[in-house]
Amino acid sequence: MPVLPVFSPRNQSAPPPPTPPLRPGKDEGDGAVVVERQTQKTEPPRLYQVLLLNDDFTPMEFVVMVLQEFFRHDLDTATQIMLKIHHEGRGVCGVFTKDVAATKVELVLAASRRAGHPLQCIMEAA
Ligand code: TYC
Repeated sequence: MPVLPVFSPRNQSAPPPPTPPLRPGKDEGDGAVVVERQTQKTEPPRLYQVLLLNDDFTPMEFVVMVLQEFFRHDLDTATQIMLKIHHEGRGVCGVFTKDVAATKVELVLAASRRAGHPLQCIMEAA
């Protein structure tokens, strides 16, 4: 006969957060050892810029569409970024964590190739 779990308000609550690891402390001289709690130091994730590069063939309208659809810029901002790329050779579409930036690059490249355009999209550490 299977034993069913007992539900009570006590065992439905979330488990307590894990305590930081204990770091061995110094011997105080009297043989007593003080054990200190060590706070975890986590670095914030590195950020990456996603950039579009200029070329002579991709239509301006397609670049504006990419900036709107993949980077959620409004028409005005997308047009300004596209013109900056057109005049200066490259421009930032957005800044993201590594995985998100890499996914944006892949999606933009896939959409560009599907549409038959040579548009280049790259990521760089911010
Ligand atoms: N230079 C392109 C043209 O004149 C437009 C363009 C802008 C292409 C930005 C790529 O990332 C780009 N049609």
